[in-house]
Parts: sequence; C-alpha cells; structure tokens
Amino acid sequence: MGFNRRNFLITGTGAAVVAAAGVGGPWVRRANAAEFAYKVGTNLPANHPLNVRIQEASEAIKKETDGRVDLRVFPNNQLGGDPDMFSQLRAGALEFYTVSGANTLSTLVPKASISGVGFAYKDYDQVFAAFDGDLGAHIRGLIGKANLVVQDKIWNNGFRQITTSTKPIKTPADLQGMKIRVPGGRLWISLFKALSAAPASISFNEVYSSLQTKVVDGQENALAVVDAAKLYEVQKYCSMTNHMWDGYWLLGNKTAWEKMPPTVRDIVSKHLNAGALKQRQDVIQLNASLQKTLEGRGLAFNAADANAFRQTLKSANFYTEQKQYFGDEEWSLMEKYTGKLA
Ligand code: X2X
Repeated sequence: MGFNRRNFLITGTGAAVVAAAGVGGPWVRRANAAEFAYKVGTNLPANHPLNVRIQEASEAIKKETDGRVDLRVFPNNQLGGDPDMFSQLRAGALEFYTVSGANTLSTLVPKASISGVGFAYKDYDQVFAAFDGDLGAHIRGLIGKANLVVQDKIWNNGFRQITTSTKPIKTPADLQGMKIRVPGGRLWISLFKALSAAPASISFNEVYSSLQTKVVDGQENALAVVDAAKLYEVQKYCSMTNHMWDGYWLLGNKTAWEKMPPTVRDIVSKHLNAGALKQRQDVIQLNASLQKTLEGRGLAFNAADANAFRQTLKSANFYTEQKQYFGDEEWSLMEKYTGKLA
C-alpha cells in the first residue's frame, strides 16, 4: 500500500483508538483518580478520634462529590513534626493540617493561643460556647488574615493533665524546677514558667523518646492522647490538673482550597464540621472514662488542687501579663465566656 492521504487517516484513527483503550495516558487516569486528591496531616496516632472522624468525613465527601474530592489522612506525624507540617501547608505541599491554636499556629497568629490560657475555661460547655461564638469567630478572622483557610468548628484535644516519671503533682510546689515537655509556642512556656517549672518545647513526634530517655521528667496532655500515644509506657504518675483546654483548628492551604468550586467547598466543609462535632463528644467521653483503663496500664492517678494553681498564677501576675499580651479586645471576648480573670 502506497502512502496516500486515505491510508494516513485510517492509520491515525486506529492509533488513537488503541491509545484510548490502553493504559497510561492522562485521559485514562482521570477516570479513577480524584480531581482534588488532597492530604490532611495530623500529629496524633491513627486511632485517636481526630483521625477517625476526619477519615469518616473524607469518605462522606468522596461519596457526595462523586469521587471528585479525595482527602487522604496522614496521621502520627508521618509528614513531619508540627513545624514541618505547618511550613508544608503554607508552601502548598500539604493541603490540610490540624494544629492547636496554642501550638505552632501561634508562631504565625500569636493571638490564636488564647484557647490555652491556664485555668480560664471552666468546662467543655464554656469552651465550645466561646469557640463557636464570638471568640472563635474573631480568631478565625485573624487566621484568615494570615492567608490560611480555617474550618468553622474547632476540634477537641481536651483538658490537659500532667504526667511524670518522678512524682505526683498535687500543688504548684511539686512542679518547682521540674523539666516538663510542652508543645511549641509561647503560651505553654509562660504558663509553666509562671508555675516555676522548667518547660522545654519539644515537637509531639519526639515526646515518647524524650520521656523514655529522661530528657524531660514529665509532659502534659489530655488522657485521650496519653492513651493513644502510649505515654503510660514511659510515665508513672498522672495528676488531674485540668490546667488548660486545648483544641485543633483544621487549616487549609488557600490556593488548594480555592481550586475547588464553591459548591464542592461547601460539601467539604459540611462534612468536616459535622465530624468535628462528633469528635468533640468522642474525646469528652474518652477523657471521662480513660482513668480506669490507664490505671490498669500502670499509671497512678491523683487529684490536684486547682485553686492553689490559680492562686500561684495570680501572684505571678500571669493573668495581667496575658491580658496585656493579647490586648483588651481579645481578652474581653474571652472573659465574655469565662468570667473575669484579670
Ligand atoms: O503536642 C501536643 O502535646 C499535642 C498533641 O497535644 C498538641 O498538638 C498540642
């Protein structure tokens, strides 16, 4: 067969049909990979309700968007410690990231750490009234100004307790000079310095080993985290101080977020926020029931004198200094829910 226009066309068509039926072209891959395949980085082990509920939301999102959005959860610092994940998020290498307002987020948005003021919020009702109310709206506004996207509902890390390998912490005197691991960000350092401890900022991915090797004597976290991260293996005492509440904002990279059409974004937010509401209850229940389980795993529990701690903080001018740091507007937004602190 000589080369003529007719043969060329037939051959051309045939090649196109073969390619479309075969594997490997981008037009084929699009049929089974999501249009928005996004990662969610977290610092907690996979079995913690934070990850379980994000995973569940991700499945609902995939279904309702007909597979267009696929959020893959990377728990347990698989993508790096908090400072690493935060940089990845800001650079666009990570699309979503959960972070405590008092932890790494506060290095960019200092006032987000107002969620962690010591002995401020009385109980979970007060916390969620504040963060679903005017205080939360204000903080989300500041996060937005820092060019990050934040979902409306804050996730529950819980009220924090102190664990040690050395002794029970019943009053502030027991903390005197104690080397205690705290997360990054200024709030934790000011709180534990005001209580005369020796706080050291260490990323969560290094907490277990720093307790095991006794780089620090203790740490503080909610029982759900002590359990999920198996900190009971390297700690002896758990003091129920409830010294601060802590919560996670679910942050998004703005460019990645805006690539999704508004109707798709609404579906994503709807399921993530519904997941947060369920996760809050999961953690409340876990924190209420875990003491028995953890006692069974060898942790010795004791109560702590919350009033003595609050008095020490007052005498150390902790509240007056924090008020100055946060400013009148933020401080009164908080006191609207907590009552007067300074
Ligand atoms: O780093 C911690 O201790 C943790 C897991 O509670 C936070 O993310 C603040």
